[in-house]
Amino acid sequence: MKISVTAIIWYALSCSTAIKRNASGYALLLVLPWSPTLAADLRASVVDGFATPVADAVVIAVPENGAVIEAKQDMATVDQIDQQFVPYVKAIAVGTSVSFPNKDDIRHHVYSFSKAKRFELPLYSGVPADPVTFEIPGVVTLGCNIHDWMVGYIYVSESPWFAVTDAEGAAVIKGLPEGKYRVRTWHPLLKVSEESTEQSVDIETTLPAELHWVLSLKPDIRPRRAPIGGMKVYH
Ligand SMILES: [Cu+2]
Repeated sequence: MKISVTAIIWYALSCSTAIKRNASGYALLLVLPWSPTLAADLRASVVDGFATPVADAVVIAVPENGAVIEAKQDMATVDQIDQQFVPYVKAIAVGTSVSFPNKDDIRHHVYSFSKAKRFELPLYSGVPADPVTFEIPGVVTLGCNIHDWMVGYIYVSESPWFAVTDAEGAAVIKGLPEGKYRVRTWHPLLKVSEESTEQSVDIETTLPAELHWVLSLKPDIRPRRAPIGGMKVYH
């Protein structure tokens, strides 16, 4: 043990010298476990009070040291397919622009009255001319003026490190750089505050980190869709 500690200290010292001398020394340092560029995946799993996997939960990791996060200028899409927003929950980084293509053969009128973004795309078919840019972190609730049952959400994250759970209640935030993070989750039916779901994680190896949430959710009372003419079933 004594030998290996000595060896590690020597190796670290020689590497830091190498950084000053040449670029190859830096490349060598990158593969070391204590390298500042170390990263690991964060695997999140979310279930409800009945241990049923929860889909559409957003998991957000925020660096604890308050590292400056630059706003992304990405593009994203929320479709309208079969008179629904797809996906139901879309997570984006602050600064992202979203287009809302209408894939149906009827017109939609997409709007939001949410504090994080108020906007309106008056009755249209096809792809609206301009995407909508989301500059303020928070939850944006989407609706359609014509079809009351159409509800969707855009979660605007202040951190670029986020993911949304799949049908198995699983989400992976890939390549989280080493350091400490506060990790929280949000879901449209969350009973408690988003902040109260916060957990801490320390990325200190390249092995995946794992976090688990058991969320207390409100019942899903999304309004039923209107019946299609001539059919007795709700579509
Ligand atoms: Cu509509």
